[in-house]
Amino acid sequence: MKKVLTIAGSDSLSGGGLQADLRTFEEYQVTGLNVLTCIVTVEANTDKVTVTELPLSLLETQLEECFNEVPAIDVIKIGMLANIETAKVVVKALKKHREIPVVLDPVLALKESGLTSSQDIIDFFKTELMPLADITTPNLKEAELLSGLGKLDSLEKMKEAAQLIHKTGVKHVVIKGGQRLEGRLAYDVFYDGQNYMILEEDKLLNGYNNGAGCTFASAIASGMALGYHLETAVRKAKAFVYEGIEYGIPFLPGLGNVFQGGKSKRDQD
Ligand code: PXL
Repeated sequence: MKKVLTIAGSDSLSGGGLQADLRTFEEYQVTGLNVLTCIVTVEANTDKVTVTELPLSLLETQLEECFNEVPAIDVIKIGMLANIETAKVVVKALKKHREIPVVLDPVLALKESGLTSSQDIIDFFKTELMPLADITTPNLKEAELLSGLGKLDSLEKMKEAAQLIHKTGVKHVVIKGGQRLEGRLAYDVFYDGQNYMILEEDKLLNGYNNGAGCTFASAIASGMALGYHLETAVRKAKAFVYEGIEYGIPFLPGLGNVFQGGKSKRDQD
């Protein structure tokens, strides 16, 4: 079995974070390893979020042991890093393993919390993390922060942002439009430095999209580990997330977690 490592936070609701990553790996039939970066606790019955950081030495030990695995990891997926010190430790480890492809989900804006990251961490992503990544998967808000373009309210602006983010040194960019753009359709913009691929899908409005971003990036990482062409991995990941939202698990009215078993559930129906 191929091996994918997620470097991510824990989500107490298990919708996003490394819980979503590991379930996605399982569905793709790849083996998952995980390095925990922080613990996100979601208050019961509200959407208030607390982030607890972990000692850096613990992070270093987890990374070291995961990279000591034989056979080696095939793909690395990076999720929530919580702070700049964590990000620095991760960069140091990635630099020792440049041969392993990296999927970078730049978790800069947690949609549940209203938390957005400081300019320091945005700059660090642009100068240090992006150049180490094969593909990055910002949502619209994160693409606004990373491109510095302000509000991305059209497909044209999304394309411009993808180009600016690509200039940081990441090889491929996919901006997830999600529900934020007006209209009936949800668009994602993929850019490889030369060509754009626009993915479109009817918006799913049930609100069961907690963990959609983590699941998308993990699905891409799994597809890469399985040897899919990158554009195919992105297309399959999009379909995987769509089914996950369609069969999502509600926990508050109009709010719920993506269900990574969506495809199997659809096949049973
Ligand atoms: O979906 C973004 C995300 C990433 N990482 C962790 C999270 C969440 C959302 O809840 O908890 C740990």
